[in-house]
Order: sequence, then C-alpha cells, then structure tokens
Amino acid sequence: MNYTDEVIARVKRENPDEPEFHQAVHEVLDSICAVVEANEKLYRREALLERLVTPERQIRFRVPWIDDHGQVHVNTGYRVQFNSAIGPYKGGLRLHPSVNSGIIKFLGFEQIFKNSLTGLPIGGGKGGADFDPKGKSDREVMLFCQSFMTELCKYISADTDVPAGDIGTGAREIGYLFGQYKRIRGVFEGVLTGKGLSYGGSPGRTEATGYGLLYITEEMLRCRGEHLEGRTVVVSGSGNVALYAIEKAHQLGAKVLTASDSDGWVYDPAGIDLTALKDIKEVKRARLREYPSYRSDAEYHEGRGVWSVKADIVLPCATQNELNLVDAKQLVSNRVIAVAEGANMPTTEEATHYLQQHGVSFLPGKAANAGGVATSALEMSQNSGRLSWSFERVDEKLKGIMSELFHSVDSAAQRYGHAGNYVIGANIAGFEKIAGAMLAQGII
Ligand code: NDP
Ligand code: 2IT
Repeated sequence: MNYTDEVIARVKRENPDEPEFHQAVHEVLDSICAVVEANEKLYRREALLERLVTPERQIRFRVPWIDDHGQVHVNTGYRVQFNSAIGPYKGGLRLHPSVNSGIIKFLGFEQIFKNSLTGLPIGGGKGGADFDPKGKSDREVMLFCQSFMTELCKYISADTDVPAGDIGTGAREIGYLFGQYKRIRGVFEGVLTGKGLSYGGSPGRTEATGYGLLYITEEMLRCRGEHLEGRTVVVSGSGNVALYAIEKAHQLGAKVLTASDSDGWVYDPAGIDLTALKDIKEVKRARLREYPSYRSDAEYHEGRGVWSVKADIVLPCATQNELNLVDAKQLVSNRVIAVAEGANMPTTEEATHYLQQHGVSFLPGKAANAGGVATSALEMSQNSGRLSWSFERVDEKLKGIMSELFHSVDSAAQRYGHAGNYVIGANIAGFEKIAGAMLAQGII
C-alpha cells in the first residue's frame, strides 16, 4: 500500500462513523500523491501525514442553557484545534442540529489548507454545537451563546485560537459570544472575527465570503477569455455566503436565478430580488417560501431542485454534499461551464470527478470560499494594530488575495502536470506551505 492509502485507512480505523472527515481526508491525500511520493522517505520518517490528519487538540464540552419556559436543555459543544503550523487556529463555529465530532473535524481539516492558501498567517480550527438557533428567541440564543463561551473561553484568545461565524452563527451570535468572553476574561481583544463594526469588526467581513467567491470565479473565467457579465447563475442557500454571492454576481452583470433553504427553493426568471431575500432572511429570519409574496413571477418549490435549472455558472452555497452525481449529470447536460464552491465540500467526490471529466471548470471550496477567512485575518490585523480600515481598502485587499490565490492554485496544478485541475492545485499549494512549516518546527 502506498503511504497516502495507509494514512487514509488509518483515519477510517481511528475515526469510525465520521464519513465527512474520511471524505475530506481522502480528497486531500488522494490529490497530493505526487508530492508525497517525491518526498516519501522524509515524510514517512517524520510521520508527517499521520500528524497532519491528527488534530493537535480536540475539546468537547457540555452546554446547558434555559429556554423561555424555564426548561433546561443540554447541547454538546466542540472546538477542534487542528493545526497551528502557520499561525493561531482560525475557523468558524457552526450551530446546527447535525453538528458532531466528524463534521467539525472535516471542517477543521479543510480549514488548514484553505487558510494556508490565503497567504496569511492563520492555522486551522473549527468548532460549534448541535444547537439549532432556528425558532429560538433572542434571549434563548443569548443564553446558549453565554453558556457555550463560558466553557470555550478557557481555550481561546486573540493569539491562540480565533473563532468566527459559520452556519447558524452570524453577527447576533458573535456579539453574544464576544460579550461573554470579555466579561469573563476581562480583556477586549480580537478573540473572534465577524464582530459588529462598532466593537472591532472589519468593514467587508460580512460580504467577504460571497464577494470573494465571485472575485475568484471572475478571475478564473478571465483567464479563459470569458466573463461573468451576461451569464446566468444558480445559487443554493440563502444565508450569509449565498446572499453576498448573489449581490456581487449582480454587480458584475450576471443574473442569479435561484436561492434555497433547507425547506425548498425559489426560481425567479427575472433574477433574484436581493432586497426581498435580505428582508426575509436577515430581517425577519423567515422561510424562503415567503419569497413569491414579494415577487409574483417567482416560483417556490418544496424540497431540493436548484440544480435542475439551466444556467452557465453554479455556486453551491448551503452545506456539505448538497450536489451529488445525479445533479452533476444534470448540470453537464445543461452545459454548465463552471462550478465554484461557496460552501465547504458541497460537492461529493464522484460528482466532482464527473464535472471535471466533462470539461466543467471546478473551483473547490478551500480556494473559492477563502475570502471569508482571509478577511477575518484582516480583521485580526486591524484589531492587533487597534485600527479600522475603510470598506474600500478591505475590498481591494480581498480582490488581490483571491486573484493571487487563484494563480497559486492554477500554477501548482500546472507544475504537477494537471493544468486546469484546481482540486489538485489547491490541495498541493495548501499542503506545501503547511508541510514546510511542520518540518521546520520539529516533532510536535
Ligand atoms: P448560514 O447559516 O448563513 O446559511 C446557511 C444556508 O444553507 C441557509 O440557507 C440554510 O437553510 C442552508 N442550509 C444549511 N444547512 C442545510 C442543510 N443541511 N440542508 C439544506 N440547506 C441547508 O451559513 P453560511 O452562509 O455562513 O454558510 C454556508 C456554507 O458556507 C457552509 O458550508 C459554511 O461552512 C460555508 N462557509 C461560510 C463562511 C462564512 O464566512 N460564513 C466562509 C466559508 C465557508 P436553513 O436556513 O433552512 O437552514
Ligand atoms: O469556513 C470558513 O472559512 C468560515 N466559516 C470562516 C472562518 C473564519 O474564521 O472567518
């Protein structure tokens, strides 16, 4: 068995019942084979891959909280501090009933390579809880966040581990988490990113993941002599990433036809009305089925189905494994030219291969959605310097980071004889920097 296969088998053996973690490890190790083979003796002696797939630290804790009726609930909180070779652990907190240790590990593992690709000094981490903010009052969400942070604050700080948002964790939750950290630890520091602008947040962080997704997609198209302008786009999701992906797609002259949530999806032939969508999702925290009451020509469908809509560009922005092989076949028959992942691992491995084999340009999430964490790192810089930059300055930096990121991915793919395979390019470019830093720092 070759070294990468041995390590994949070991991960499956030592982390049973964690299919998403197995999937993320398989995708990365499978695509860095050439680099590993070229350095096999050294990597084996240093157990580099075994160390890479083993989190430096995993924290799991009880989160008790009281609902509005006086009933006590208990959730499980997680923080995986995966790899600090190139900087403090950095990555979001997911609040969703599906959260478990395997999901947090897959997200933390992806984050190592994504953060490396940004070119900024941030290590990989992720956390969250199996708490569902949907349908909870503000007070219940606050009590949950305070209880969660009462435990988490023992393990994080501005220089060691800096969490941020992810599914179910937006500005409201970050505010409550920050307040509790400050209260217990007694320090006002950049321990979280995605903060409100009046207390240390960076302009542009809210928009950054969606905007960055469109900046890198445009750069990829530009290198093929094409543009977003005049193109049709399908988007899944209607949360933070999806909303600002739609906004930037429209600003760049494309037309977004769809959005979705976990109940259903909308098709708006005139282009998604972002004001309506923001009102439903950001203001009312309501369901997408309300959309046709704003736009009478739009259709709402229960269940999944955005991938059946014919368009040029596909941006999955909801959750993992939401685009499978059947969907990929549909996209290819619809003559899609590019898929760029706004979400983390939204495309299954077999769907990814099918798309690539059929000439679809495929940008993996660790490259395509890196604008969010990159801007988080810019927020950390501003906090450390006790400064605040303008939106324009942050947005310009984000554009530059996404463009450089695309070219480092593209050139890594070319260097290893896989021109145009951005999965291989992203994994190799992300890995090379991490491997070098891990080797330089000795056996830790
Ligand atoms: P939000 O919570 O703001 O939005 C998530 C969206 O996806 C909602 O529309 C939600 O619908 C839908 N969704 C979530 N889970 C499911 C599910 N199991 N099935 C169907 N639909 C689902 O999260 P974000 O927009 O922040 O995150 C979206 C994706 O982007 C995630 O994969 C996240 O890890 C990734 N990401 C986020 C970044 C960020 O900066 N926020 C940065 C990089 C990646 P509903 O409301 O019905 O649950
Ligand atoms: O998946 C991700 O990159 C995020 N949820 C953002 C992490 C961050 O620290 O901004």
